This record gives sequence, C-alpha cells and structure tokens, in this order.
Amino acid sequence: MSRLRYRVSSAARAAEDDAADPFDQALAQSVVEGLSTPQKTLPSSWFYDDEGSRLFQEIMALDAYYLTRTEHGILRSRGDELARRIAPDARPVDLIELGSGDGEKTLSLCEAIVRRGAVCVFKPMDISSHALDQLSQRFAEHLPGFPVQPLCGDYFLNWPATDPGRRQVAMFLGSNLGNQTHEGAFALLRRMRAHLRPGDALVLGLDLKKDPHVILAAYDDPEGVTARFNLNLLTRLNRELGTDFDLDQFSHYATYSPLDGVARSFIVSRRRQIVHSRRLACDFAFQAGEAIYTEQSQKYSPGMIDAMARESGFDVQCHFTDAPGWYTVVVWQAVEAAA
Ligand code: AVI
Repeated sequence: MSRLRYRVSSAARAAEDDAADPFDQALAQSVVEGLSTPQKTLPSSWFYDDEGSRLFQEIMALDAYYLTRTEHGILRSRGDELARRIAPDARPVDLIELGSGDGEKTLSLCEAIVRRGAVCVFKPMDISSHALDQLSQRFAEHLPGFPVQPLCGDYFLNWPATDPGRRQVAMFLGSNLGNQTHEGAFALLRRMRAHLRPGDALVLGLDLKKDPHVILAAYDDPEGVTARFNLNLLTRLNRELGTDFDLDQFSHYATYSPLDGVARSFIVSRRRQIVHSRRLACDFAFQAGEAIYTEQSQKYSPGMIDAMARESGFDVQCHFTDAPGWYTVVVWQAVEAAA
C-alpha cells in the first residue's frame, strides 16, 4: 500500500471512530484548560465512563477500600435509628437521594423506613439511567410496593416537586462530598439547602480522618484497581478526544496528608513526552515526573462536619459512626435562614 493510500485510509478510519464517539464540548474544554495550567488537573467527574463506573464497582468491593462496606454496615446496623430521624412524626416523607447508583446501599434503609410504618416515596436521582433501572429492579424484587420514582439527570435541574405537607429528606452518601474542593462542597451544600425548607433534613455519608496508612491503602490498593481506574481517564481521552496517551508511559500516584485530611490521586508522566489530540488539533507537553492532579478525597473530623453544617444553614441532629470511628452518617436539619 502506498504511503498516501495508508494516510487516507487511516484518516477515514479516524473519521469513522469520531462519528461513533460524539464530541463532548464540556470534556474538551476541561481537558484543554486543565492540561494548560502549570499544575495540570483533570476533574474526577470524568472518571465515570462505562469502564470507569465498572472499575469503581470493583474498587468498592476491595478489602483496602473500607468506605463502602463501612457505610453499608452503618446503614444496616443503625437503620432503625436513622429511619426515626428521617420520619420523626406522621408527616409523609420524600426521600431524595443524589447519586443513588443501583440502590444497593439504600435498600436496607428503606426496609427500616417500612418497619417504622412511615409513609415514604423514594426519589433516587442519578446521571446513569442504567443504574436507575437496576435500582428499580432491586426494589421491585426486595421491597415490592415501596414507591420509587427515579429521576435521571442533573440533580438540581431535576429536583423533584413536593408539597407543604411532606417532609423532604435529601441524601448524599458514599463520601461523594469529599471529592469536592472546600469551596465546591460548600456550594453544593448551599444548593441542597436552597431546595429544602426549614425542618427538612439532609443525610450525608462522610469518611473520617484516621490512621493515614489505612487511608492511603484505600487509594493505592495492591491489586492495582485504583491505578486502572485513574489511568482509564487517559483511555477515555484517547477515545473521545483522539489523544494519543500511551498508558505505559504514565503511572498512578496516590498521597494522603494528615495535615489537611486530603487523599489525592495523580497521573504521573514517566518521561518527557508530547501527547497529541487529533480532535482538538493541539499538543500537550509533559516533563518527566510531571503529574496531573485527578482527584481529591477529603477526610473529615467530627468538628469540621459540625462547622460545615452551621455554615451551610443546617443544625446537626446526630452522627451515626462505626465502632472504630472510621466513617460517619450524619443527619442535619435545615434551619430558618438568618434574616
Ligand atoms: C466516589 N468517591 C467518593 C470515591 C472516593 O473515595 O473518593 C472515588 C474513588 N477514587 C478512588 N477510589 C475511589
């Protein structure tokens, strides 16, 4: 085959691939911005393509990743007390879960709500319609008759309507708040607060500060699943933005600092190299050892959590914490906004 024919057919194949993978403007913009600053960054929200979501499921089942099983344990063992906080009186409840996933963690809590005899509609919200289908199936199988009204898409654009006689209880579990920066977390809490009325509640699952070795191992597991999860971001960029990242030339690096209680993940360039993006028509230069900051996971102290509640318009109702004090599920109540 002549060089020219080869170039034409590979360009045609690239065009076919591009047609199969729609161009996400927001992804393109955040990559161009994030890889053009002196400290390269890519937001962790881009981890969750199909493969990233699958790898995250694998992470949640790892021995080293204590967060999920500890949170499940609290929801199961303290479910009846939590149900009492969620439905303290005869008012019917709208239980609105942001980022519900497939509902595995919430099922036991809803079982406790049923045991309490509370009237409740579960309104799970997620960006994955597949996860919401799995959730609906799970509830139909294990808790038939329990009202579930899934909502797919942006939490705040799709916040469900309610009426004055019902108590809204928002839930944000899985330590997802910890993936936000300090300012981002406050912004998110205030947006939630804006949808709630005084007396409504917010249930949060948050990871606590603990032995730094335990935290670091959760983000640097010996099986290498977290490394694959982190590096999958580059595979996504190769597919969706036509970049030519060579995954063998990058590595996963995790840190945890007890000073600020933040676990951080990076993708480190193993050598000096230039990565080209066909679809963005630009190059990104990497020095040997240069790192892309891809994720932060905040670990909290009980004092930080209480201060966060006060500063975002809530009163702390209670903390449900596991025996070693590794993880907590907190219930906050929305207070009247100051005049
Ligand atoms: C989704 N989020 C709370 C996880 C965390 O622990 O920060 C994401 C994760 N990243 C690496 N492992 C898990």
